[in-house]
Amino acid sequence: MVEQDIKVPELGINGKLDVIEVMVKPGDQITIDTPLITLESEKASMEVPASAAGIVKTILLKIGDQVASGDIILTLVSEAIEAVPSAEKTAILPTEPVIATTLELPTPISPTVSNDSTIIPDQGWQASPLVRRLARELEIDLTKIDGTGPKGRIQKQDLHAYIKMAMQKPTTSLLAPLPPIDHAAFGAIEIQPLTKIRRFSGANLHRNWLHVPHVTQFDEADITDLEAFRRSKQSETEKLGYRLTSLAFIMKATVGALQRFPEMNASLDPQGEHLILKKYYHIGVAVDTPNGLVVPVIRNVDQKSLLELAQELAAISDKARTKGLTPAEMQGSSFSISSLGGIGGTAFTPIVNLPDVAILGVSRATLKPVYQNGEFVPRLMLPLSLSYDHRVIDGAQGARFTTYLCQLLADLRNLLL
Ligand code: CAO
Repeated sequence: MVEQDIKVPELGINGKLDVIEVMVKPGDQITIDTPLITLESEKASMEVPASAAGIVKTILLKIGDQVASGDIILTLVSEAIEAVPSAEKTAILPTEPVIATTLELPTPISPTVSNDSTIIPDQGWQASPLVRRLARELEIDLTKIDGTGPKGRIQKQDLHAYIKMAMQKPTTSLLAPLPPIDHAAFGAIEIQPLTKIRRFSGANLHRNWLHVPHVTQFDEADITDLEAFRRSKQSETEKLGYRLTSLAFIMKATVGALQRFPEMNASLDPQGEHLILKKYYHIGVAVDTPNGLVVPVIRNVDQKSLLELAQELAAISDKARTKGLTPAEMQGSSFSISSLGGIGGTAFTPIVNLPDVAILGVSRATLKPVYQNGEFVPRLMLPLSLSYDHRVIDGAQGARFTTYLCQLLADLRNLLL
């Protein structure tokens, strides 16, 4: 048995290259031409094949190392040295530049990964560095692709065909498809195109509805005193050119409740294993516009006064209805509120605005007889509907949250405690 070092061959370039892939491990039986490592420069990547056959004893470099010609890749134990003249056996030099590509697949395809997330090489497949690099970036498991190149080598067109197929594949659904219906057969009809906003928000709402197991908790807050205070201040703010609406109070009280129940001010990570608790209070507010529903985000609600919130709410809802919002103005919420109080209704079930875990629905406040100290008294009651993600929030937490929120709305001095 002979032990020999397998080195990085003459690459014909100055400087060092990054090791981006190690395709063998100690104990592997390799033959001449087995790909050992992939090296990458800023513009290209190249594969270094074995120049001898044998069993890999030790690997002397790792992903992230920088290497030059002559550096040792591994030691090999062979029965007899089958060295190939270096002029004949150099690395496969870059023929294709590496293209930075991003592509969103409809359903992520799990790569075969080891603990350090490198793709486990499978002796059954072979592909060029470019193809492997693209596959790594797109998290595609190359073992699932049949190569059409020589000896089954996976070529760029094979990868493209696989991606195309994945994108065209219908999402697995247990829902029976709706049969086509000729509505005109039953009477006159008119076909109206959906606005861009409605199509976009419709797709998001559908996704959120399917992803989140919703529960909605209903409650009623006594806002008689809050409303009396609001009306007493209204003429002052109207002189300044804006209305002090009850929504500003509801936002402030909601933040008080979120501070008491931090798991409501959170997001579930995509794997469903961690809760991301947010230390900021950015509230998304659903705004009804002629083109459809949009949800601008009012940031740092905890740090703003009621008057500042009322002003900002008026400005952003006006912008949403007249000029339109930028994507940045609709991102980053930690909780959302949808108020139909100005329109009517007694309760509804809002859809959680992912990635939030809960949304508060507000309906129209009405005077109701409430039994207090032995008699019925008229009180202004505000209906609340809290929808939450049951993967994160238990029913008891949901009920505690709305109960505390009602306490805060009944007497905002509770916020100071
Ligand atoms: N109970 C009783 N009256 C209410 C109320 C409530 N809960 N909420 C608002 N009102 C009153 C206001 O006081 C105002 O009356 P005045 O002019 O006499 O003060 C009137 O209704 C109109 O209020 P508004 O709706 O214009 O203002 P707002 O600050 O309460 O709400 C906004 C702002 C942007 C949230 C609202 O205009 C809006 O677009 N709501 C629709 C949101 C939506 O479509 N949600 C559904 C999403 S599906 O999940």
